[in-house]
Amino acid sequence: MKLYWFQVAPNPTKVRLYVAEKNAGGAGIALDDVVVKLPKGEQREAAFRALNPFGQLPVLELDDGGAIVESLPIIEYLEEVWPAPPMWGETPRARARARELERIADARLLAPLARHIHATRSPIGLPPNAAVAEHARAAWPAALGYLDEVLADGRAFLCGERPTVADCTLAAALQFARFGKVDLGLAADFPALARWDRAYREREVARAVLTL
Ligand SMILES: N[C@@H](CCC(=O)N[C@@H](CS)C(=O)NCC(=O)O)C(=O)O
Repeated sequence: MKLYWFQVAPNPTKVRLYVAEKNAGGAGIALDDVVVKLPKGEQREAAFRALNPFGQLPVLELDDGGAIVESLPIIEYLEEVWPAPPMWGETPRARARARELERIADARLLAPLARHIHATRSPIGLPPNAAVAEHARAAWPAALGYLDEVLADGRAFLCGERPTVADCTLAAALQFARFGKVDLGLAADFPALARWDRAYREREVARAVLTL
């Protein structure tokens, strides 16, 4: 199988963190890396669009020639094929909570952050748009406050003592904020999140994937 990705792009980073976490737990998922240079527009070339007509990363190309697009279905597919260690939790309630936190990190933080960065200093050359940037910025304090409260009891990961996909999404979002030079105010306003961010990034798994 091949994973198509580009460094720091948050959706591929989410998948790469997930695979690194799984493999640190012994899953042994073997993926060949294919780097698609987004700033050069390689995602819009015909060969790549044959894999993903939407021209976006990540893509998982399967050994039978098929492809899965969208970060979450890629993760769900890998999780079904390699169920251990479980990256959504051990019980229905725990899995629901992990999925809830993952959606909050994605839809309420990563997505508006990406809209903001693409409207201010887009790495793929999209035109600046002050109104979009401002509107997007208004979305993330609520998500940061919520996640900060979750982490305020000092837990190591969003769902407790083991990482879940929610942590992968959150780490991918925070790295993209650093890339986009967006000050989320973690140190001043969201101390538990700042602590989680530091601790998560110090782990070997994260250091193998994150560069910022
Ligand atoms: N919902 C998609 C979003 C994919 C996406 O936005 N990918 C970005 C990188 S993080 C991309 O490829 N952007 C390049 C472009 O749109 O030209 C997912 O979760 O995979």
